[in-house]
Amino acid sequence: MKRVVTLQDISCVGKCSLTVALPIISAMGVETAVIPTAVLSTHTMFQNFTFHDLTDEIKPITEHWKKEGFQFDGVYTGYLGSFEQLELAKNLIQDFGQTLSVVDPCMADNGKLYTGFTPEFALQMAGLCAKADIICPNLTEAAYLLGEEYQSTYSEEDIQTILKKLTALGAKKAILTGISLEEGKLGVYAYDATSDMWYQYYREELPEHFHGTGDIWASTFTGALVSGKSFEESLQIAVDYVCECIRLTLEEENHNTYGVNFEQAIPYLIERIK
Ligand code: PXL
Repeated sequence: MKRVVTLQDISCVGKCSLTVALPIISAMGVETAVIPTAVLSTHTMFQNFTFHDLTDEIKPITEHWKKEGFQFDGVYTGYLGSFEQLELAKNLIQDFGQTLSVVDPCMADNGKLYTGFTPEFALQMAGLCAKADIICPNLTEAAYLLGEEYQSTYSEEDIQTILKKLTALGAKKAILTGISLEEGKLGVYAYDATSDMWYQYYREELPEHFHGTGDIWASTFTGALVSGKSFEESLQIAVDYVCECIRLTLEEENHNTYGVNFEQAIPYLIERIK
């Protein structure tokens, strides 16, 4: 059985980070070890959330694992809350990420950093991205990683330039999520610097945007890749699953907006990765 380790927070309510990574990757038939970086009452889009930092736990956990001789088929990092955690994430990749490392630099969207993050943190996150095989920022995160202004409109040439700059940071492959080059279509655009190959995949844009879909995308992508799907198939499976989650959410009349219905879309995912 394949096994990944994921490093990110646990937001007790909010359907993001570990509360989506664990069920999704597990449902794909991949053992999912977790290192929680912090416990929050909710994700940071709610007001007055609690935050308990777990940085001090990370090194003892990985030291124990090293003594046990555990090995992983992939390391996947998501939301990280401090400069120290960025360094610990680099160590995790070095110690356990020889086969595959995926860094989702969760820290911003819609032109803005999430609560608690600074441009300095974003530049340090670029240092973690440099150590990864694959990174998957959205356009806002990409701008912060590169220390550039966020542009809400862009051409295909702009996207290719950003992807080249992102891989120049050090990652082998970079994926930009939330890309729309044609009215009504939304998807991903990726670049593999090792083979100089470009990849794109789009679906119809659905009428509402939800929180946590970036984490669902990255978890599904990582699970698919570790299960043996190709890079291109994994991109597509992850886009298709996010679409299915949103479709099911929109079917519910009184759906909430903090997260999508990924739970009832799990049978679709299991079929999709067969
Ligand atoms: O979805 C990314 C994410 C993960 N974890 C926490 C967050 C967010 C986005 O806001 O607040 C705690």
